[in-house]
Amino acid sequence: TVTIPEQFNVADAFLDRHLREGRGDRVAIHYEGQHYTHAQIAELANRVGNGLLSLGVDLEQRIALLLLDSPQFAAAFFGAIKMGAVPVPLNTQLRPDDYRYMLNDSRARVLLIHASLWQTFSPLRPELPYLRHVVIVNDLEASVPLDSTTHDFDDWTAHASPQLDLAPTSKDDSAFWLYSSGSTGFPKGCVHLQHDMIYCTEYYARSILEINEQDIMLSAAKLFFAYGLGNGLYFPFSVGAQAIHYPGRPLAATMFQLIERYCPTIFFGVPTLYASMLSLPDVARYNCSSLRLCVSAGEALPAELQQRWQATFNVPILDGIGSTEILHIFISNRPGDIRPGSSGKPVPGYRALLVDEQGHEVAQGETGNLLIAGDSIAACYWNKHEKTKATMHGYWIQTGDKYFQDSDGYFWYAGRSDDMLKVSGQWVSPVEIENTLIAHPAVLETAVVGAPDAQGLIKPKAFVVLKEGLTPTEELTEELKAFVKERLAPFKYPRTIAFLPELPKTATGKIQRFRLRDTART
Ligand code: 3SK
Repeated sequence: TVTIPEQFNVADAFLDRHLREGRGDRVAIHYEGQHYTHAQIAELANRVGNGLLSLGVDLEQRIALLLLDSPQFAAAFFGAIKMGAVPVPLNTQLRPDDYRYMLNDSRARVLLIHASLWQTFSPLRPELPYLRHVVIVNDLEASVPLDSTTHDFDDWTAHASPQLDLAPTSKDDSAFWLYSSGSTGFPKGCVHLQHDMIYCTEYYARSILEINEQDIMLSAAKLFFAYGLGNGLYFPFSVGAQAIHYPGRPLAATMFQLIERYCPTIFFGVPTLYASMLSLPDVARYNCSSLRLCVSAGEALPAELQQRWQATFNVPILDGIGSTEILHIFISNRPGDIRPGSSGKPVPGYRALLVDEQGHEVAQGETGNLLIAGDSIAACYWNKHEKTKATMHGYWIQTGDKYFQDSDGYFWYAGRSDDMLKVSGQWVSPVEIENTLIAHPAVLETAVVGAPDAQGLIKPKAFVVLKEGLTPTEELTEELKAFVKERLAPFKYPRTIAFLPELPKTATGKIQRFRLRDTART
């Protein structure tokens, strides 16, 4: 079991402990050809914490991070926690409307933003009544005009003290939030507490992955995702190990270059990425011999991909399932105990229950709704009491996933209880795509479902009924895709569009998505 003292600030476990225990000079982060030690990150975090204090930030106030993976992300995240504020990493691939919502919902006082995202953000500033200060990271061309509320990260930290006391938080204080998407409505801020990262580290990273200070971890999933935050930040920082931070897009060829250059011992990917890495020409020529383990999450890993990767590189992929609400992986395959195609078995520290619609446990082999208990579950959704009550029931949380358990105890994914899709590891709401498509002048009605691509991975497919007199063409298909791409985050656009004379509906006029899903799968 994990015992955490009542007064506890998790920055101590990830930063100061390494200095006390003699690991300060060990490399913490490799970044763009340079490396940063644990002592350097701890010092930069202290400077960020003091910088926030100088801006008047108080305990529990939110600090939004719109940052690329980098040492500055690490220092901002831990520095904010250390001074008692609550960092809220935001997905850097979203649209201005999303940022307006999240910055106002969280009432963030300060935003740390990478200079490359400034153009997207700056028109919103008059609409953000709670935001007091913005700190620009990596503004190499000094292109952002600075004033008394707009600061340059390097100057701001250079003028701040490198010494900072831990804020006297308790183990159950808020530590950070992550936004999770829903099938309808706005994203939900998952309030994570000071003890949550310790729980995931002890039960998943140490117990399943057996991480240790010799490890070098490379995560294709970015740090603003719950998955990436563990893989690329608090797992390596929990044991004084090394992380490789890459600020660009995690493309297949780039991942192999990073593996060959930095020789990671653990690689964390998602099924779509493993599929595109395996489809590179002459893939076996890449040297992956440094890897002792690979991990996959985000969506179910098809057995064929797991087997092909193992045969090509002689390293296993451990597939697992996690969630932003539970923070990291709670059901997983294990080294030496992999059932390809399954999500594995519950991680120690978590209990899993499959129940029917009435909440009764289903018989072994039957599909049920997956409930999980474990102490890394978010305390609540911020400001969303009804959604919190509907999802979190005492010790248990409704994951929204359907699973069945085979006679050997392995869990097999069987779809979602709502209509949400996981596309390349990111949540996509069909309703959001439908609401966008319907705004196109040619579209009368539309419904979006998940459809497997050639690799068996789910992508959004739109069924469209055109307005009278219009006929489907190749150009119109491309125009509709582009229409969605321009309005939503790029990963959300429908990869295929099928035109129908009408949508299948019930007698009461409800769209029969299951029929469309069946059509999409054939
Ligand atoms: O998407 C997942 O499977 C996942 C895995 C680990 C942590 C968080 C998430 C959402």
